[in-house]
Amino acid sequence: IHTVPLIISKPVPGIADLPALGMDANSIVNDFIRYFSHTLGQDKMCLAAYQVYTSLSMSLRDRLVERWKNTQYAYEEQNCKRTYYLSLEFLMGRALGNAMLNLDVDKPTEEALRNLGLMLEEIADQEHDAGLGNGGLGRLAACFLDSCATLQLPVVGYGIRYEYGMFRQKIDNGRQMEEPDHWLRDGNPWEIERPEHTVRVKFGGCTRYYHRDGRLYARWTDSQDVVAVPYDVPIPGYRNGTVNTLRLWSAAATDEFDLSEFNAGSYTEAVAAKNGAENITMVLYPNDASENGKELRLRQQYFLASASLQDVLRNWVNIHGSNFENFAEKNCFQLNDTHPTCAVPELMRLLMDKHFLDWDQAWAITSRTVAYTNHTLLPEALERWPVSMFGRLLPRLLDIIHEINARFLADVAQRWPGDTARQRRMSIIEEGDEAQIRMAYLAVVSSASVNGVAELHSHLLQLHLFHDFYEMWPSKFNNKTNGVTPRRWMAWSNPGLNDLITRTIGDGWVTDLTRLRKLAPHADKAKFRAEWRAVKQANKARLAEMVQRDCSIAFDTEALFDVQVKRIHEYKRQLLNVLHVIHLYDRIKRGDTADWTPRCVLIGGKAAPGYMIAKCIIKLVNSVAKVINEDPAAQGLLKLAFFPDYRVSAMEVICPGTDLSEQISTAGKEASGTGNMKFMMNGALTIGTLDGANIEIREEAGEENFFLFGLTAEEVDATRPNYNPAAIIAADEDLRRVMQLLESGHFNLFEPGIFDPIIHAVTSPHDPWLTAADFRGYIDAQQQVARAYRDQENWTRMSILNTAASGKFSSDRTILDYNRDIWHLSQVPAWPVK
Ligand code: T68
Repeated sequence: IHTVPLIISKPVPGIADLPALGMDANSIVNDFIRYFSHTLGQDKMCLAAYQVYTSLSMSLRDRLVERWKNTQYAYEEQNCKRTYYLSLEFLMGRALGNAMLNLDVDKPTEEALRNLGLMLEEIADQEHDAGLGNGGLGRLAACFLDSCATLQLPVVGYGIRYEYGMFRQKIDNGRQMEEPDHWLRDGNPWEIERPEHTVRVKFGGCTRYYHRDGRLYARWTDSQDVVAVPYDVPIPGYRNGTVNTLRLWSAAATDEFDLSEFNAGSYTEAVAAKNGAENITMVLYPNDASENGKELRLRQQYFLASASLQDVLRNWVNIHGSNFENFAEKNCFQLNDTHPTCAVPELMRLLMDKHFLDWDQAWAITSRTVAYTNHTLLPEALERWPVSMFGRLLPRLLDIIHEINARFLADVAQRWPGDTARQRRMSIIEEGDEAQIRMAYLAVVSSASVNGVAELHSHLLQLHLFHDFYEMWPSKFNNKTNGVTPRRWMAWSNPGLNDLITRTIGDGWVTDLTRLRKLAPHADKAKFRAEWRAVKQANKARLAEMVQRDCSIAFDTEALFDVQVKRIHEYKRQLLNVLHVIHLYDRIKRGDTADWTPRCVLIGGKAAPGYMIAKCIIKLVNSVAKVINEDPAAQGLLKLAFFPDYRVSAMEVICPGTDLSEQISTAGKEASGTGNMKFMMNGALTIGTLDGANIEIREEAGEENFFLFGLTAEEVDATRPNYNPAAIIAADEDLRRVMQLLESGHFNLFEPGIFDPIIHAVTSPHDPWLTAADFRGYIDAQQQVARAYRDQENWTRMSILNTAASGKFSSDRTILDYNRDIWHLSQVPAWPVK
């Protein structure tokens, strides 16, 4: 193995004990100036904005590093149990503001910078989002890390350092264009490369068996290896001295040459052939809801699993030698969906082939340490790998999966003798023309815990997808309703609300969000409502500015800001939203505008590059927007904008400025949703279906503070078999007129036929998303919204009550639930920085 050799073998007095860096604005800004001028060699004539950002970040990172080391010392000294959160995605967004907030230096530093003539907001705006995720699943992982550090839990995130994150979305003639997101191009001050912790990952080759001391062992040989180089990112807790670690792996070639090629004189070819290794971590797959079956994706998954497990086992062996007796008491691996499920056979392999445990010992450890979180019921998103491809790439792992399956099916046969249909249904290997590995079943069979991400979702998992497994092991199954971090999503992104809330109920809410309840009585005070409204108005002005800049559309801040931002997917029904907008436009055109509530509708989100209907929906939004925004009749009444390149940093501006949150998925399809929670915290009211966490949001807010519509999950299933959208359209004049407008080509006069796929989708009796079925309920609920908004005093009341009731949706609560039921970690305070 090629790692950087340790040069220093004994502690060097004085090196570890430098005096702590000052946390006052002066010392932070002094270091910032030194980095700018001495480290980056900038001068006053050349104020390269990115270098200003980098210098400030380095100054703050230094302060994190001290706390980081002390946190790790505390964990080591306590010999505490740890959880490893394995995820192919961590959608971190920006780090600078979060570090300043959590270190409690944001306000004074902002002021000191202003005295230098620098605006913190502008500096912070230089940072590229770390877009290492698709959407909810990746952002959830990021919120969880923040909560774990804030709760002082020893949790390490393991992920992939993609060179290219989520693509940048450009809009060209109303259509989505993808551009590569080379986010590391200008350097990333938030990572520290750790070449000394490099590990080696195998691909290809075959399994060889050998005997030793009368026992049979296996070895994976003749593989083509790559190395995994870790980059560590600090995860600061909220004002508590703790800094946890996110370790991201980057793939590189080994330093070995293919000697035969070398001897043949093809030195350059031999070196160039090594290029392939880096491909593994080159790019994030941008599909959020469909598996793609690509070999490179499987390589990524195994690369993450193997590198992370080797890292954990090496640390274990360094301390405990080859004694694995307590391993399961001290370690837990949480799988973020099935994507890192290769960790199951890989842990078995490492324990058996490298550390010489027998099957039963290895299985006892694996099945007690692994836990699995499911994020979707959509069949098209369930991962399956062809056995043939898997065997070619990871031959030793395939052996192990077959053995896990054989033993598992023997248990099933034992429990349900003769029920071969059940065995076939439950088998980890799906037989057929091409045998496939069902990764979700592998995860369920091998895990101590299986959870969904909202009550309804967890319930549906037990009822449908994992029903057989639930019958076999009911106690494995549990729910962990998602949450989001109030640090980023309230305290940082909504400083106005932060101030108002803190002035009213103190600052304890930031780490105990249930305290927001204390806002409820203030909803009845006119003065408080006026202050609340003023904050919202300022946030709307900021959002309107961003919409003007990025969409060239003027939003009037007096209008109702109606927002739907999330990945574009048919089940999320952005289309239903557009149908409503077309309906409003139709009303304007026929003069039905008495008691009108002016409305600005914002829709944003990325479509998977190969998802044609989703891309067509984006084009439709832009086409409808063009017609409406250019029609003088709609002036002052209705605006529509598509927000390009929706991402974490954009949401930080969007959600504080939103009045109405659109959560309108077909019931039973959205596992949880997390945007819904961010909006609620920031005082938006929700219009939504009984889906995912919407149900719990409505429970907490009270039904009178939530705009409900649509079929329930049960009704959806019951409606499908004899669904007849043609009859629904014929019977509903508003919907008929909307469809007529669409079919007439009114929004695509110069591009005939381009929306035919959409028209077909809505009118098809096979439309799985039942858009027409929920149209009437949605329009009526929107009508209630419009009416409610005209009563500003009452709207404000409802807004306050929503924020007040949002405490449950802090990811702190979610993490405490994970810890209570699955991880069982102790809180370990960091050593104080001296
Ligand atoms: C989301 N899933 C759920 N998947 O859709 C959402 N998928 O309801 C839930 O709130 C959220 O997870 C958090 O639990 C995703 O975001 C993906 O992004 C994804 C990525 C790759 C492959 C499949």
